[in-house]
Amino acid sequence: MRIGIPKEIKNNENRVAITPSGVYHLVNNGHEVFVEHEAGAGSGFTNEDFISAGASIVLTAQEAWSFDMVMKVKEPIQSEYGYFREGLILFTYLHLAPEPELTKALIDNKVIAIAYETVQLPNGSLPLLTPMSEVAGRMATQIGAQFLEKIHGGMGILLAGVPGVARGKVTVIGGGVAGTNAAKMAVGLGADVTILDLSPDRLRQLDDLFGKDVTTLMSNPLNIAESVAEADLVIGAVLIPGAKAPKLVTEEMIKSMKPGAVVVDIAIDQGGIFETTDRITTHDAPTYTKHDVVHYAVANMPGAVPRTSTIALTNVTVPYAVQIANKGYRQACLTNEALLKGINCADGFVTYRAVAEAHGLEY
Ligand code: PYR
Repeated sequence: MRIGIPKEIKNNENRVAITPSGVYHLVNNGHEVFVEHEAGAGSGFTNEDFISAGASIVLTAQEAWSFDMVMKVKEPIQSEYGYFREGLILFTYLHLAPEPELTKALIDNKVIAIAYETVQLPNGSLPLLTPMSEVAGRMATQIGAQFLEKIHGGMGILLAGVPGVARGKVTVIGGGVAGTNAAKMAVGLGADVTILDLSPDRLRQLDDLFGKDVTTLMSNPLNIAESVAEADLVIGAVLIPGAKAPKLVTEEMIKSMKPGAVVVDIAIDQGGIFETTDRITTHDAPTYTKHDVVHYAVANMPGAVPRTSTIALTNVTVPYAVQIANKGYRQACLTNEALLKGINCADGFVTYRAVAEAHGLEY
């Protein structure tokens, strides 16, 4: 198969969909890889690195999009819709539930759209999302700590406190991969950490993992309201695979927070869990303030640490790409249940239930 790797063009998106070692793996399996000029630069991979691994360099996005399969990191933006065509296999993050226009463009052009974020193993885990949830979760705490600084619009507290001064309070809503990683960093910083989750079993696991370093709370509207009101930093880390994120934190709850408190919405790429994260921000202008609370709503958080993120992402995506390339997407998906769940659009239809439901389409 011939595989194209376009340069990412979203704001400050410096990841790339493959590393030289990923190229080597695909080429060793008899495939050809075409990387757009300088696509790896932001992640520290040069054209020469890719050529040494067996790739060819193409000069334009148009060429990179012209091959049988295109591997990307982020969901295409409008200027890329023109490259869609019938039968193109697009393997990338898609986050279609909050994106009606992208969904329509994929269906109208009969693209085979396989979303990293809905590839799901029989145990329910999301192997192609997990590494980026780890990155975003870990970043969320350090970003929150930064925006709590006065010079960044926050109330001017240090999460760790100091002897004689109270620690900052961090509330993490959602105890999955992102939430657990956010909590790890918050515990590491010495903050006073509360995690909410809907699953009693997950709360037990978190209790075993963190012991007395965290307070675990059942996620319900009252507990959310109380722990949001008390928090200096709230991290939203709830995910329902493929679906729009539930708005668990209401505008009233945000109004109850202290002036200069910070919220970081990791779930913003699926629509966000705060009623007040009603817009996506970018790494260039990452925050806005509403009801005196600093809101961080960047949808591609891992794009800020591209070297780590590119390597972590491609560690998990490349083995699936090799299966698609070796067998063709139909056979690869028929023989791999996890990959089958990744197909969000094919032959002009939405083929993933939560996405179809988000757009009121028949499934
Ligand atoms: C990202 O890492 O940007 C995702 O969309 C998950």
